[in-house]
This record gives sequence, structure tokens and C-alpha cells, in this order.
Amino acid sequence: MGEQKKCLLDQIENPGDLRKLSLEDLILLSGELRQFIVDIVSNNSGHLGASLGVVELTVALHYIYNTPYDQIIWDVGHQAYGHKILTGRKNVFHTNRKYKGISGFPKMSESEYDSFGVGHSSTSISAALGIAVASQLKGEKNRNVVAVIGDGSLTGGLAFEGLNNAGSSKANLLVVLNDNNMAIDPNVGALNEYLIDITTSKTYNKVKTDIWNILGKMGPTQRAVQKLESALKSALLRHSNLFESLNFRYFGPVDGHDVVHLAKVLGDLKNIPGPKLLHVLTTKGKGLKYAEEDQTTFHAPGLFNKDTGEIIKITSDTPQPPRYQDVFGQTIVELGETNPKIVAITPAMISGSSLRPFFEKYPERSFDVGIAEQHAVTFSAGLAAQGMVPFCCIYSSFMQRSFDQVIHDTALQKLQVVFCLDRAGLVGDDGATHHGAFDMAYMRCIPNMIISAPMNEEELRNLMFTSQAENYGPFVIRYPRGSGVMTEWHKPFKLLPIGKGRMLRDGSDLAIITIGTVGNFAEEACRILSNEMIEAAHVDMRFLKPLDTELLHDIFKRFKTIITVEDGTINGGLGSTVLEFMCENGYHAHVKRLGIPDRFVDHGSQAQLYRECGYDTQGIVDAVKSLIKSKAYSSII
Ligand SMILES: Cc1ncc(C[n+]2csc(CCOP(=O)(O)OP(=O)(O)O)c2C)c(N)n1
Repeated sequence: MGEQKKCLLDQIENPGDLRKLSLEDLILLSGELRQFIVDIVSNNSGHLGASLGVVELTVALHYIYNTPYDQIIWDVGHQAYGHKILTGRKNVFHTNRKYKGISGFPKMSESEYDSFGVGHSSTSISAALGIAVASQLKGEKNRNVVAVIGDGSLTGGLAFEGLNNAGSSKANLLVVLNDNNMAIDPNVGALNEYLIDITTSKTYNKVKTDIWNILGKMGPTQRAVQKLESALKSALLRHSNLFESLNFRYFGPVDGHDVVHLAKVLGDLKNIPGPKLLHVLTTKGKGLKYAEEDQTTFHAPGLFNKDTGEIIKITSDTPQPPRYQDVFGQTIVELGETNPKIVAITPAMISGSSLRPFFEKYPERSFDVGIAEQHAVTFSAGLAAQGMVPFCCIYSSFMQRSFDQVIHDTALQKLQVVFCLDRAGLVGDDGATHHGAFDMAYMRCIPNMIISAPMNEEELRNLMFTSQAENYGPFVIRYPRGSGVMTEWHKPFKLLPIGKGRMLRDGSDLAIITIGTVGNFAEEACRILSNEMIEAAHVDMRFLKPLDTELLHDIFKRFKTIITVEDGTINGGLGSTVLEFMCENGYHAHVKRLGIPDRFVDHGSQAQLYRECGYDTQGIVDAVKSLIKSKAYSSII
């Protein structure tokens, strides 16, 4: 990117200022906006490539549409940094994804320009249709509604449910398909092939030229619309179009980096009623050579040197524990060697789940199914029905999409699917949409499920080993984002007894019951408390289901003060399970539950959020001390 004199962006407080610019100014502004994003994201981390790819589109949309009255609905929202900067958040953009700062995704409570909150993919068309229909019902005839969806997000079934519904409506809706041929990794599937075909097809390029010639000559009059339709119809005789067959008027493909042309096209489309789709071709990472060349890395690169593209890593002289996802990624390769039935399924998260080594070593046993979590689960269930052992790897929060597929297609038939839930618990800077808060609560109520959470890397390996050693039916292994605690983690596999926890430390004053990696906070808390002559026992449950009732009987017989700690919602999770056990078995104890409270937790670092929610080491120590001081403790002990 060449050096540009910065001036236009500084003048833009909101899209109203943008609309005062000339068409030609939009080119300069786009360059400045792109540079601004690079400057901040290289220093702050966050999503990069997607926002760089839609700079011109963002500028053109806000230039043409009367936002916030007109509504722009971004899909996923990781590409909306330019939108945020142009809609009054330029001066706070350096707080993006930081604790108490602005969110990395559009959020209705943050700005009137964020028409619909998002973070998970494939929602934009349905939401936009709802908004458009509501506008019709309210008699707001001149309101425009635009959904911007990537080719990756279009692979999600929900997007097609939206298209199907919108196509049969008369809603005044524009879907902008931002086609960069990428999800986080290269986009996959037949739809992707279709989009490549339509993009490179001579017929379509001819149609595109015909249409824009007509629009250019006639302007936005009814006559132009009619001519356009007849041009399209004759084009369709030559080449069927998926979107046209769903009753959308299809336009494009157009160059998504020609901001002047984009603005003209959007201006013309504004006057065409009904559901329309504009196919826009963009390059992910546009404008930064290294980001264009390595689009997967620069999807969300962390800190990087903006001049060289070098990723800045915090280095240390001493060996550091690995990330849980990498332990998972290496372990599934090892298991795949001895068990040829193991297959890996991911909904578009090969890199994010560290599955690349497995995909490279066993391509025939590896399936990237697109951003399609529901399908991923039922597809896995089908594989399991024929005796394969699917490791269905889905981030905890995205697994929420597949609730019925887990119940109806998997658990009801007691099929052996290993659900590997990465990013379980508070994930940090992605915030409320991405926290893996609910999986223990929503999995626990399903019969036949085994639900486990390792406390460290060695446990993760052993749980993975155990899950495939025998057919136990559906088997959840949840593990968090980030690094583990062990540097010596690569040990021979051990079979773990299903539904059995372990007493890690005995004590006399109270018991702390944990599940998963928060057990490490508890261990540390026990050490601190012991120095202050408070002896806490610590139990790591390992399994939320089946429950180790023998261990719990022992705990409730011996302790009258119990703290449960979990990296999940306290409603319906481990704490609730322990309370149910206590009531059902007639025990009487003071139980304090620590975990994610009954509210949506925003973004920040994981450490900041654990602190806020009060279940880090300090939170456990504080909870123990306040319990011991409380009347309940002395009356009950
Ligand atoms: C339901 C869901 N699954 C997975 C993700 C993780 N994810 C974030 S962005 C992304 C790729 C989106 O691709 P596309 O829509 O083409 O946008 P691009 O990044 O290419 O601009 C994925 C898989 C998500 N946000 N939501």
C-alpha cells in the first residue's frame, strides 16, 4: 500500500459525512480506511482479512444507503470493522475486543447502525427478511434492507432457509454475496464450485455486461427494470441460476474493489423491488500482499508487523505448555494410526481446531463439511451408524446450533460419536457470542450422553483414547481455548474409568468440586488456603455424566461446606448437578456454586473474565473465606 495523505477519514464522524463526498473521493477514503484497520489490528489483534476485503463494499453501502434508517445486516460480523469505523466508532476502535471496549462484532446495544447482533454465521438473510417484513407491516415503504453474507457463510443451512423464505416473499431485500472463495480455510463444497463456475462462466460475464449496460443507459426507471428482467430471462434460457431459481433477481458478478462502480450498481439496485442478490467478488486481505497470500493466517493473525507481515509471538526461554487444541490435533493423529475407523469431521474449522495434520495424513478420513454444524452432527451420526468412529469437532458455542441433531440423530440411537468441544468455557476477546458457556447444561439433560472435561493435557489425551476404545455411545469431551498447564504432556495413553472422578487432595474444612481445567485454579487456591491453615479437599469430577455418585456420597458424608467450580454456566451445570444430588439423597450442606453467572458475559482477556465472574484462583479463595466467615458455615458445621 502506498503512502497516502490522511485527510478524508478524519472528516467522517458518521455515514452522513461520507455521503457528502464525491464518487471519486470514495477511492481515497477506501485507502485510508484500509490503512486505519491495518494500523489498529496489527497492534491490537482481531480479525483482519475479512474486513480488508470489504472496505470498498462497506464504503459504497454507507454511501448509497441511508443508514441507520436503511438497515445493513452483516453475516458473522467479523468483517464489520470498516462499518464500525465509519459509524461513529473510529475514536474507540483501538478498544476493539478489549475488556470494556467495543465488541469485535456488530451489537445492537453498541450502535444504532448495528441493525442486528451477530458472531455466528449464516443468520443475515433470515434476520434481514424479518426486518424487511416488519418494515412492510409497519408501512415503512422506503426502507431498504441489505444482508451481506460471505460465500463461506452461505454454506450454512440457515442461509438457505432464509433464501427459500425470502424468495417467496415480496420483501424489498438485497443480499450481497461477498465471494472471496474463502471461509477461514479455503471454502469447500458443491456450492463453492458453483460460485466459481458462475464467476468464470462466459455466459454470466456476458449477462453481467448486458445488464449493466441497460442499467447504465436507462437509469432507475420502471422501463429499465422491465428491460433488465427480459435480459435476465433470456440469459436464464442459456444458463440456469441457483438464486434465480429461488426467485431472487441475480446481478453480477461485479468487482468488489471498484468502489465507484459498486456505488453505481448499488444505487441502481436500490430502485428494483423484491428480493435481489448482488454477487460481489473480493479478495480476502485485499491491499496487504502477505495477507492476500496467506489468507488463513491473516483471518485473525494476532499481533503482527504491519510492514513485513511477521507474526509477533511471545517467546520464552523455558518450555511452555501447548494449546489444548494442538494436543487434541496431535492426539487424533496418533489415535488414527491405530484405529482405522476414526474419521474427523469439522464444520469449516480445520485450522481453528488444529486438524490440519490429521487432514494431511488421512485425507480420505477427513471431512470439512462447510459452516454446517447441524449437518456435521447428523453426518457423523450416519458414519457411526455404519461402525465408523467419528470425532465430530465443533467449538462449544457453535455446537448450540446442533442441539436436536445431538438428541434425535445421535443420542436417541446411542451412536458412538465423539463430540470434541473446543473453546468450552469463557473464550476471551470474541465475547458473548463465542463463549462456550452452555454445553454442560444443554448436554446434561440428554439421555445416553457421556460428558467429560479434562483438567490438563494428559487427561485430554486419555479421554480421547478412552472415548474410542469401546462403543460407549455419544461421548462429549470439552476443553478450553488457550494453553494447558503441562510441559511434559506426551505420555502413554491410559484408559480412564467412565463416570469416575478423583480426589486430588484431602482436607478437613471444606471440599471443592471441579470439572475441567478450572481444577487448576482450585489446586492453586487449596495451596494458598493451606498456608492460612484452611484445609480444603479437592475433587476433580472428570465426568459430569455419568456422575460419580460414590465419590459424591463420600464428600457429602464428610463435608458440610462445598464449593463447586466450573467454566460453564452455573445454571444447569456441575453446581446444579451437585445440588440435585444433595437434595435427592437427603444431605444437608452449604453449597456455593462458582461459574459463569446467569447473564451474557462480554469480551476481554480470559483472565479478566474469569476474574469478573469470580471463579479464578482468587475467586475461589475469596469464596472459601467468605463462606467460612458466614453464619451458614458455623451453624452447619
Ligand atoms: C456458526 C458458526 N460456525 C463457525 C464460525 C467461525 N467462522 C467465523 S468466520 C468464518 C468463515 C466465514 O467465511 P465467509 O462467510 O466466506 O467470510 P470471509 O471470512 O471469507 O469474509 C467461520 C467459519 C462462526 N462464526 N459461526
